[in-house]
Amino acid sequence: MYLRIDKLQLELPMAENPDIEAAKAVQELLGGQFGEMSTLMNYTYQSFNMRGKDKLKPYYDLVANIAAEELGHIEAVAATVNGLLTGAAPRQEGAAADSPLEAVLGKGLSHHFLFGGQGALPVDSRGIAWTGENVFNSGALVLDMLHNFFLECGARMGKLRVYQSTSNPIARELCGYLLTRGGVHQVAYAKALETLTGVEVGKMLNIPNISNNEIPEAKKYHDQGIHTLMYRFSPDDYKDIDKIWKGPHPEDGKPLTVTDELPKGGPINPGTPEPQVYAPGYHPGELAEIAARLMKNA
Ligand code: MN3
Repeated sequence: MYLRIDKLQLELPMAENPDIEAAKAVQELLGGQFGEMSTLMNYTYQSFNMRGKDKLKPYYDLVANIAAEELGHIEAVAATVNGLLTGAAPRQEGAAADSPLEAVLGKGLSHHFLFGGQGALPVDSRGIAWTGENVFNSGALVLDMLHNFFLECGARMGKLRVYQSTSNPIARELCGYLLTRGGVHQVAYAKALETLTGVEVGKMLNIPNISNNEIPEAKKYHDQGIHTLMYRFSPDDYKDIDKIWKGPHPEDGKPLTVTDELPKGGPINPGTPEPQVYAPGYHPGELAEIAARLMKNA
């Protein structure tokens, strides 16, 4: 089961200006083949289905625990897309005749406005829906760990390319955080493979061969040592991740540690209403009245 905390894993600045094209690019990190929905669902299914969990506990703990972190990553990517779409279309209260969406069509992802309510979608940057075919779970532990290592390498490429595709500060902030945390997961699966096979997989890193320290938005997290921390996303469980997550970081040699502290994180933006897409579809005064009535009856 899952416990949920109503915060983002990172402090995400408010988007100062809407940026439809950045929102479209960032969708790749959500519903792309190598996006956060894929990392989430690969590790989730692998943890559900792992056989011999009792004997393979450190590996089970690692995959299950990283899956929980990935749930927070899709949340962070969605928050970024939502921030970038806020104020993107001219705000008009119920004025369909004035075609307020005309200004945004042909830019960015039309589904953000025509299908969704200016919100994140489970699709890639082309608008193509994420699919369960992105989940690989052979049941063979070495093959699944090898796949996860590859998946994190592909994910890293995606983050670097989204970073290159936009100068938008909120999109870049997200990329910096995800590069740092994806880096942790990449090293974790390399370590898992090393313990299983003796092959020094960590020597393959970085792919591509540039350091996260060259990206200022990632470097600040590395300077805080966040690239060496495995957060344990459970009050009492998954304690055997430290059998794998230990020793020196392959890039800078700093010691890898498991922490019981959760990421400091930051608030979730409440989201400005977007009346031209009827989100949330009531006049703000009406909603305030309904909510006040609920509170009074409580
Ligand atoms: Mn991730």
